Order: sequence, then structure tokens, then C-alpha cells
Amino acid sequence: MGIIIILSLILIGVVIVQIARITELAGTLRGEEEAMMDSNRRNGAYMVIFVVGFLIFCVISAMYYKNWMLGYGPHISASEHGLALDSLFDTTLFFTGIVFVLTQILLFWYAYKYQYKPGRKVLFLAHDTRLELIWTAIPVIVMSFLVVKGLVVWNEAMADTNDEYIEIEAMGQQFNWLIRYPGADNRLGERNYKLFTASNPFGQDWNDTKNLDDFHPAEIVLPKGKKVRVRITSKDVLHNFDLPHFRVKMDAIPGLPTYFVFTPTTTTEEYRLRLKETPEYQALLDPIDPESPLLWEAFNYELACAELCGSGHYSMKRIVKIVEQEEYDAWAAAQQEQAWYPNNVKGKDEDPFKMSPEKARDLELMNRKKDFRMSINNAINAEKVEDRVFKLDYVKYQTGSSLLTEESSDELNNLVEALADFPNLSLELAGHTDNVGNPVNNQALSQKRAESVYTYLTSHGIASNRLKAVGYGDTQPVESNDTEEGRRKNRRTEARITSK
Ligand SMILES: [Cu+2]
Repeated sequence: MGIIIILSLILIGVVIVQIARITELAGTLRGEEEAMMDSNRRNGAYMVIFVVGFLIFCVISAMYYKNWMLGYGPHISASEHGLALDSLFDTTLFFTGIVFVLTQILLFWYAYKYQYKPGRKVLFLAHDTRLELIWTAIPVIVMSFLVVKGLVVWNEAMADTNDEYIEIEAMGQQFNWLIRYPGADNRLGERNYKLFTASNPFGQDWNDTKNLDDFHPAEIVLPKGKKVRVRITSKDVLHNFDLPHFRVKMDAIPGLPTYFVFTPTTTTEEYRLRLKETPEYQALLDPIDPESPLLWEAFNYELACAELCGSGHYSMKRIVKIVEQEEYDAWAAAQQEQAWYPNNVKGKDEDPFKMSPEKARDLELMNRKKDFRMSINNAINAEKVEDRVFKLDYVKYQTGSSLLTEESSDELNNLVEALADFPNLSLELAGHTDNVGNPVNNQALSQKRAESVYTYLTSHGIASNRLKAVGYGDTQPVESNDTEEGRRKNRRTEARITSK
């Protein structure tokens, strides 16, 4: 094969040399100058035809592919800052477009106009201050304008924010993206590259309790309208975190964490509906399978790697879903079940909580706090008034007395914290007993117990006008009093939300 290619190249060379010789010979026969003028005229005309055809082709191809291009047709940005970025891109295209069209026209037109003619002389222009000024000043003005506008957009996208945001982490590796969510505590735990193992792909430090509820989903799901901060890192080589539909693009660099803040504004469903209106997206996804979905139905946002990182580079795609807040909450709650620590680390050798009872207790308290937060959130968001109630499961009293046990303070501190976070919340603290003993005594005891909680909260800085203590005695059982289990459930302290 190699020999054949080399032989062909030599043959083509011989042919070209022969043609040149014949042309030369014909030229000598007809008169050399005549032949050269003729060729110049022809080539000049070709140049003009080429530039006209080329510019028309540019315009037509831009129009033809418009609906496939980011920033045009249905592909207006799906994020807040993306609109500013697109407008910056359009401005740049406007200025460079003018220069592009003018230089192409002049380049080819001059080749025609200034073709060789006998007697025509070249103008030698050694220096012209005015010209120098003009072609320095125009780029300076245009470039300053573009750079300043670019800086404004950049600072906006990169600004540190005090707003509430969801922080997730994306770690590139050959060849996929690892995704980490902070879990119910909304905070990503510490990690260290020295801790990388097969069962710890992020190198999470399990001594940091913030890590214990972090989960690693297969897809990126985010709610519409919420600010998202992505921590971007790499495990091996350069990768690039690219969400083209949101105009998010940032290098993932080993050893140098980068980030990007963006706010998705369009759900996947809304984006599909936009594509539904576009003729280009009515085709079948798989042209030979009539059962396959249409292009707009099959559309998904995607995360790509935009750095040529190796042979498996193409496989770094991940699906990104933007959904409404309720759907996101449901998804996050389901993912919580798959949290990495309890499913992959807990009880194994690398689990630091395995040995120490102290740490096991820390973990238990953290989980209680999480459960408490969930139940208070559910109570606040409940639609029916009678559902706006939550139990203080770990508030306990000494037998037959209204004195709080020592461990009650953990749960009560969670309540103090929640009351500080929701300053408009007012509560009725309700004491309940089982039906053992005298109903009058039961009522009195439950009243006193509710008051103990009341006193604890007010002595920890909660305004007394937000709280009310009521004892219900044995009048509101939640289970039958016939079994020990039922009676245990009926002895309880609850908090009912009276205003929020
Ligand atoms: Cu990559």
C-alpha cells in the first residue's frame, strides 16, 4: 500500500511537470505576454465569483443551522447568567462579523482589480501617521468595549454569593464524572486525596460527620430557580465541566479546585416543549425504528467533558435534569436512602465510628437532629391544620415527675435552633399521658411536663409569647391503652404550630 501511494504521488508530480511544459510551449507559440494576461483575467474573475459564492454560503448555512445552534431559535439559555453571556457573544460576533465580511471582500476584489497590466506601477507607501492612528484606535475602542462587557459578565457569574444555594461536587476522572450531593445537612463533607480507595471514590473523611449523609447520584437533578454552586475537581488529568445549555464551562484541574455558580431557569420539560415547536426536532431519534421517540421527546440536558482527556473521553456524558422544587425534594429524599456512608462504609474496617461509642453517639445525635428537622419541616408545610404538629420523641421525664432527664436537652436544643431559624413560628407545647391512674392527676402531670419544656425553651432565649404549655392528660390517645406499647406511645410531648 505504501509503495502504491508513493508511486502515485511521483506519477502525479510527473503529470504536473508535463502540463506545465505544454502550457509553456503553447505560450511561446502564441506570445508569452498575451497568454499570461489571459490567465490573470480568468483567475481574477474566479476570485470574485469565489468570494460572492463563499459569503452567500456563509449566510445560508448560518440560517439553515440556526435552530441547532446554542443561543438561537429554541436554544436560548436555560440559565440566568447564560442570557448575558449570549448577548456578549452576539456583540463580539457583530464586530468581528463586520471585519470578516469587509476583509474577505477586499482581499478577493483587490486580487481582481490590481491584476497585472502593462505599464501599471506599484505605489510605495513608506509611512502614513493618519492611517496608523485609525487602525490602532478602532481596535482599541472595540476591544475595550468587549473586554469591559466581558468582565462585567464574568464577575457576575463568578461572584461569591450570600444567597441560599445548593452546593454539589463534580469530580472528573478517566472516564466518567463522579457526582456528590451534600445530603440533608446541605453541606459537603471534607475530603482528602490520600483517602481515595475503591470504596471511597471521593476520598471523603468519615470523621467529618457532614460526610455521613452525602450521596453520589448517577444523574444530576436540580430544582428550577435555585442557585447552584458546583465544586469542580479532577482525580487524574485535565477535564472540563461543560453544561452547554446553561453556558456553564469550567476546567477540572487536578489539585486546584475550581467552581461555577449558576441558576437554572428552564425545566427539562419546558425545554422539550420549546423544541416541540421547532421543525428540526420532529424527526425520529432512530430513523430506522418507527417506534422510537421524536427528537424533542428524547431531549435531555447533558453534562459533557469538554477537554480531550483520553481515549474514553466521549463516554463522560451524564444526564442533567431540571425539575420543579417539589419533584427535586422527592428525588433528594429518595437519594438520601442511597447515601454513600451507610450503604458502603458503615460497619466496615474504614468506618471510624465502628469502634468508639462516643462517635457512635455523635452519629446517633446527628441522625436524630436530621429526623427532627424533617418532621418540623413537614409540620410547617402541612396543608391541613391538624397535621401541623410534631413529636418531641427524645424529651423524657423522670418517672412520675415533671423533671426533664438529662438527655432531653439534645432534642430541646434542636427545637431552640429551629425556633431561631423560623422566627415567625409559635407553638403550643402539649403534654399527654396514658390512662393509668387518676385522670385528674394525669392532667396535672401533663400540664407540669409541658411547662417544664416551656421553661427550658424560655430560659434558652425563646420569647415566651411564642409558646403556650397545655396538659391534655389522657384525653387524646394515639394508640390503644390496652398494651404496654400503646401506652408508651400515648405518653408523649408534642408541639403544635399555632402560627407560622
Ligand atoms: Cu474528561
